[in-house]
Amino acid sequence: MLAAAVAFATDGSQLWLQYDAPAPEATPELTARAELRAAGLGDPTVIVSDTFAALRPGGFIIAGDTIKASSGIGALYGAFHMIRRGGEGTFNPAYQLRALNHWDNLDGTIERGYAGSSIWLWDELPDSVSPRYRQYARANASIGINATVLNNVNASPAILSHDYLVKVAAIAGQLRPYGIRTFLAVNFASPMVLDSLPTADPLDPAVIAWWQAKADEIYALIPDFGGFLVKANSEGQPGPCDFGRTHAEGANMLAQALAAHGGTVMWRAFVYSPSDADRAKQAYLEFQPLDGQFDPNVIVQIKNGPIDFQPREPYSPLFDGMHSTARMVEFQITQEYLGQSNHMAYLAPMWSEFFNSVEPSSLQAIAGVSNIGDSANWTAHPLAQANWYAFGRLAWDPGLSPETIVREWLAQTFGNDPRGVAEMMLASREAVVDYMMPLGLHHIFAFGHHYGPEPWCEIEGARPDWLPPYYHRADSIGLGFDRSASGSDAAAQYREPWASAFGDINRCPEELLLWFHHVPWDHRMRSGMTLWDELCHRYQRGLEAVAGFRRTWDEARQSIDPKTHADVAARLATQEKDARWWRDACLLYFGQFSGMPLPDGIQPNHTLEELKAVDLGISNFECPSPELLDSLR
Ligand code: GCV
Repeated sequence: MLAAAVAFATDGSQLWLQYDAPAPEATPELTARAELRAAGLGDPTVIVSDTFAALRPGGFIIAGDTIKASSGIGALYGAFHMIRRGGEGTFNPAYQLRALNHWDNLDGTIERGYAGSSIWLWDELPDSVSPRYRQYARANASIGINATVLNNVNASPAILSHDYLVKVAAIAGQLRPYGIRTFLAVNFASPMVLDSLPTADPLDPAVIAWWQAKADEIYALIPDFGGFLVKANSEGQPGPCDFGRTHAEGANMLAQALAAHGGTVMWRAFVYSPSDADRAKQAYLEFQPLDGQFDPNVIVQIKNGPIDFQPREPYSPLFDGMHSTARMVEFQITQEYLGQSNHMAYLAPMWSEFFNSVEPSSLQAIAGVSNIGDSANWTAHPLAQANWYAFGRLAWDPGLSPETIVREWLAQTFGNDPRGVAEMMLASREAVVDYMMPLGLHHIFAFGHHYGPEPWCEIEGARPDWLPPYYHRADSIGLGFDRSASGSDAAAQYREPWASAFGDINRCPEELLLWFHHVPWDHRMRSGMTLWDELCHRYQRGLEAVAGFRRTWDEARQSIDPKTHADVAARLATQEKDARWWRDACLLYFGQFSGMPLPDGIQPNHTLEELKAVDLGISNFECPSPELLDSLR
């Protein structure tokens, strides 16, 4: 059946679907049958009927070689399930809304995108429609993703102009056959920018009428349009607070414009004002008091952690603070803070960790910030395809284990389970945590591009909460941000037993110790080592893990096509150099405060002065090339 695997396309463009894509059919049910045939599964029985009481929308039953579904899209999901040999049973999605968020700008750049330019070719649309749109839709359908936000949350108002809406409708037409609804990120000041209204106040009748007319215009073009995603009053974006209104008033006004059409507003809770309050507390402080005030078709979209997609964060306490409001989690698939497209970091373990703390059924939906671009293989790093895949699979079933998912992905992508590679990928995220920010350290990245280390970074005039010393608080006594009762008391925003555990230096999980506490350098860790020695040990452990990944990958050479093998091998070599760079930068810098020597066996390759002089000189939109990195370090 997976004979198709032999035909592995070495440019990676087929992703995990290693057989020739069938031509599009008239209905999803017919497409399901075509996929099964194309994958070499022949003609299993496919029954679509609305009488299967056990099925929620999109769900399906596999019994022997029969697929039962209550809709054509359910049948298509069932077909892809069979193709990945998912086994028998009844399969329902955990969430009805499983969305990718693209941070794609209208000029083709992608904010925090590291796999080329946007796949949306706005200049060519609507007359010319790239075949990639359908390939994209099919790949998403194969893992159960059913919604996409086409553009950046730092949204250009132009996306709502009629000219762009016609282009959006052309894309939506390509996605629809695969069960994917199109959403747009909108700029709250759009009525002012596009039509010169004097205000965007959500209670102003002319503003309300503008958004209602805009919604009518959109639905006339795209009858199944999903709705809006909004970043408001965050990092310079306009919002209702500019007019003395609350987030709820802003969100509800948009929700009412969409309600008659069945649309949804996803309203982001990623806010932090330049106030004195600990940044980790701010989303909670601003949104928790609004609990219960949002309309039913608003979902508050909350990043998994309270700060910003760090390699490890505790879950956001806002998930504990809102009970009468629909909530969804936002994960970041693109690796802004995890080595971008140079480093291997399989992220399912991070997302599962979140679901171990936040009950999946307490959420209404899920979103992931996409990691794809116009690279031939979509994600630049070949193994980063697994993160797109894993996001879709966890969005369908948050209870799936990261191991199950990675083995599924490997089997489909490489036609086998290359020895040691699943284990390597499963260990990769923890390795990144170790060599970048162990023990709860966070946000000690270089300013702007978020790639390399810069724990020393101070920029005159910059917001303190954009700079590393705000987060690590290194001094002669110790390291870490005191968020216990003696500090910012962010720990108290959590439900019990977490509040007490996080707030107590002796009970706080060591993985998060420096997130919640300012810990003395000679504090005894569970290993018996001092904090300083433990920190050194973790950085070293991360570096050695990457060296081990390189060996594993070399040994898997026979099981991987040569082009992909060489590509990943080169990226792993960069990752190892970067891990050394992180270790040296952080230990040499923090060592100035601890005044303690490096333990035996840790030998820096650089001096602190050399590392402080490194300036990548890149923008937010680029991942540094290996050549650039080598020339600077
Ligand atoms: C889209 C972080 C990123 C920004 C991003 C922002 C957000 O701050 O660095 O690039 O902007 O999060 O999620 O809105």
